[in-house]
Amino acid sequence: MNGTLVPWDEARIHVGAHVIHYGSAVFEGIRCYTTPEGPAIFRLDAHMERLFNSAKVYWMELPWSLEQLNEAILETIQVNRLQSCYIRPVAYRGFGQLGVNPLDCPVEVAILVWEWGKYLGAEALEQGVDVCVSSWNRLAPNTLPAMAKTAANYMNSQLIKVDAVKGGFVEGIALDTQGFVSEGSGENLFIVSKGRLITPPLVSSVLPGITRDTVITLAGRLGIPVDEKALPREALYIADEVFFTGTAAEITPIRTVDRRTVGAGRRGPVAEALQKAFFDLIEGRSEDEHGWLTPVPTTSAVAEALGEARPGPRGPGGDSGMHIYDLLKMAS
Ligand code: PPE
Repeated sequence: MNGTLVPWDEARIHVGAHVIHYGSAVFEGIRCYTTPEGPAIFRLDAHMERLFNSAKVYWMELPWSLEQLNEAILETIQVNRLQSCYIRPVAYRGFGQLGVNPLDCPVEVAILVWEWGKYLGAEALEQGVDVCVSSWNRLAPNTLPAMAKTAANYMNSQLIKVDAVKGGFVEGIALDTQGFVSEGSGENLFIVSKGRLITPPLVSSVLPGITRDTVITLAGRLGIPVDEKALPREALYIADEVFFTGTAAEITPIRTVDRRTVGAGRRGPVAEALQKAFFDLIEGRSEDEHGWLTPVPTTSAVAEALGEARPGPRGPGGDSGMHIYDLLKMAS
């Protein structure tokens, strides 16, 4: 954090920071997986490109270069001795002045890493999840830009998620303001219809997901045609398969939408084939044709120098798959 490793409990910001009052933060969610050659980060370049793009939209000039941030991410994983983890780089406006204009507030960057289990439940990848269509719409065009991954956008996601959970569902799917299918609170969405994959286009207010892009590429390799086109809500009910994609959610099948059974009511063959291709790739069992894996060297001078780095008492959440580590890192 601010260029140094900071123990988890000391990673604080001032209550007057602009981000607290106005949601001024852009961030990424990246996963690092265990491969036979050691830990490797999946599509680091694409995630960092999106981080810089998000920052550009909001006039946030990051005080660190791409190379410095990449180096800091590797180092943070190393010193925490993690084999697989979730990585959260976040750039936010700190304390400068209060008032909407952010330009006098410093841009700060922190990198958090922690172990994060299955996002929508341990069984979800095989059994599928029960979801609803939210009464909340996704961000309207020309209001909050959906292509930027910003903290503020997740207030909309929270409305979608909490209403779904309180209604007994695992997740909610939002429609765009035209009434077409957009995405989940934290995932992109695909349907399978008559052997074709269809996913909403960017104009349906979706985040340009990196897992979405990965699935489109893998589908090409498997010979499955993919269309990006607007989907009416009812297409979800009559699809052969529906699934979510995301860094956290990976490829999660959906077995019911609004209590209607989708297809056979469990993971379908297309989702299964894509999951296999996906996990073979990210866990290093198939050839990394696109250079999507960035290895994390397991020994480093830094890790040795910080040999006493120890698990801390708290972490970002309490689910069983989540461990707690006490080092945060910003670029040095
Ligand atoms: N849409 C939204 C709204 C979204 O938050 C994500 C990722 C995606 C699509 C998929 O994007 P990608 O990860 O690049 O494939 N959501 C992240 C945060 C989840 C969270 O609860 O925090 C994630 O999956 O890491």
